[in-house]
Order: sequence, then C-alpha cells, then structure tokens
Amino acid sequence: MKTIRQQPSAELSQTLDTLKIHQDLKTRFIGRSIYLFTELDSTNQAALYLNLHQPPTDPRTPQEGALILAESQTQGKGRLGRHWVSPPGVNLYASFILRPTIEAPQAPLLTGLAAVCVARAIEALSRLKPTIKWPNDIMIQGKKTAGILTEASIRREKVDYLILGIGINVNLDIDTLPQDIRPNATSLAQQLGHPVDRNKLIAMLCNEMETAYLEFLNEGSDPILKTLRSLTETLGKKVRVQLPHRNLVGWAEDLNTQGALIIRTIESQRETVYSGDIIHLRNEDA
Ligand code: BT5
Repeated sequence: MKTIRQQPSAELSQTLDTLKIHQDLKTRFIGRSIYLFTELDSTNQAALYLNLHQPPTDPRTPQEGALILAESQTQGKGRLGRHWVSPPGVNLYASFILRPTIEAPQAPLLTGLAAVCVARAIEALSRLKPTIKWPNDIMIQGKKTAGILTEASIRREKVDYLILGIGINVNLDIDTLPQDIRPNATSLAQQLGHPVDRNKLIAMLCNEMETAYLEFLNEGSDPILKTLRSLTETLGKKVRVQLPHRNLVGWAEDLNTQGALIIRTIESQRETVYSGDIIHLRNEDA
C-alpha cells in the first residue's frame, strides 16, 4: 500500500466530463447516453425515476445502455438497506440500464458480469489485479474497492429492466471513510500511490460491459461464468454464509449457471446460496 501523492496533476483532478468519456468509448450503445449529475441521492434511485416503466419505444424512456453518473451521492445504496459512502469528486457512482431478454432467475448473473467488467477495467487501466468476493465485492489485496447493487424489475417471470449500480473507490483517501469501514476498504489511488483518471476508467468500464454483455446475449452464460469462476476468490475457501435466519459454514465449491454459490457444508451436504453475506474463514475456524 502506498501514500497518495498530495498534489494530483491538474489533468487527473478533473471532474467527470461526458465529452472526455465519449473520446474513449468504443461502444455502440453502452454509455452512449450519459446522465451526469453533481449530486444525487443515489444513481440507482435516479435510474428508477427515469420513467423506466414506460415501454422502451416511448421517447421519454432511457435507452438500453444509458448510464447515470453522479459526482456524489447523499444516500448511496448498498444491499439490504445498507449505505454506500459516496463523497464528492473522487470516486465513480454509476448505474447502467439494461433490458436483457432473460428469465428472472438469470438476473443475478448480471451482477457477476458487472463484477468481471469492473475487475477487467481496473486491470486494463492500472495493472492492479482485482478479485471478486462473491457475490458483489471487487477486492484488491483483500480489501473492498468496489461494490455492485443490481436492482431488477420483473414482469411475468421475465426481466423487464435491470439497473446495475456500481460504486468504485478511485481517488478516495481511505482515512476519510468512517472508522468502521476503513480497515476493510481500499481505493485504486491508495493501491497505486497516484490518482487515476476517472473519465478513462468509466469509459473502459463501458467498453468492457458492452463486450461481455453482447457475449452473454449471443453465447449464453458459459463464457462469463468461466471468467467469473477464475476471478472469484471465494471459491475453494471455507466460508460462513450469513442468511436471514441462519448461518451456514462450509466450503465454497462452485458457482451454478445462475451465478449462485454452491456450498459443501461440514456435514457434506450441498446447499445453493442465491444471496447472502460471506465471511472467508481459515480452515481451522468453525
Ligand atoms: C454494495 O453493497 O457493495 C453495493 C454498493 C453499490 C454502490 C453503488 S454506487 C452507484 C449505485 N447507486 C447506489 O445507490 N448504489 C450503487 P453491500 O455488499 O451491502 O456493501 C455495503 C457495505 O460496504 C457497507 O455496509 C459498508 O460496510 C461498506 N462500504 C460502504 N461504503 C463503502 C465504500 N465507499 N468503500 C468500501 N466499503 C464501503
């Protein structure tokens, strides 16, 4: 871990800028339409306000691939009503709107797809090698640098639209985080010792997202699952899964075709976990 240079170059201390983002976009539809705000309650919430219940043919409806960005969030959302700390000017808070024609149970796989894309974009820009802590954390050196919150609208067992919300700690000074979060969090700048161009990073994330999403639509879940398995540090580890009404201890064996985690319990039962919080244990831990 390195100390962040106190004086980032003028170019890197820049604000988010849709023109700069467009310069690095190689996409056909993801990120082609950007809604950029100085401050929002939550980019996922803003996506929900944007008349998404209208049919896609309605001109007021954001197109598939639309991207909502904010410089800061006052009520950034984590899973299960938790809070995502979202100070201004240093990070990325992004929500992508997608309309895949898939069955509802496949929706969680899109969280995995987004996690893979965040890891790839970070690696392409910085050479850091992030891993994924199932189901939605992007980790560097064992610390959380990004989180994903997927919200889906389901109609008649099918996905109507998905909001993929992504928060990445980019140039965040970790010492400014609340004390309880600090030990488990990191940022790209903290890892690299220098600031990162947020406009380039979000453009690269759009590029990765479009490639992976089109591959998923054209070839199904196999290619993304293969990459997801290889990047998921949870696999092979002993874990405790915190479910709403009980805890489960066992070994994380595999991901199923929907991206759910298959656990072999200490009683050698197989259990499939579709959502939950995971604690990585040492082998000797109960
Ligand atoms: C997540 O939830 O990791 C999903 C975070 C998604 C945030 C994005 S930002 C853009 C979009 N709009 C939104 O409103 N949300 C999405 P979860 O797995 O529940 O983790 C939440 C926990 O992470 C918190 O309870 C804290 O312990 C920790 N945390 C909060 N802020 C953090 C930060 N900036 N960096 C690292 N850890 C943080």
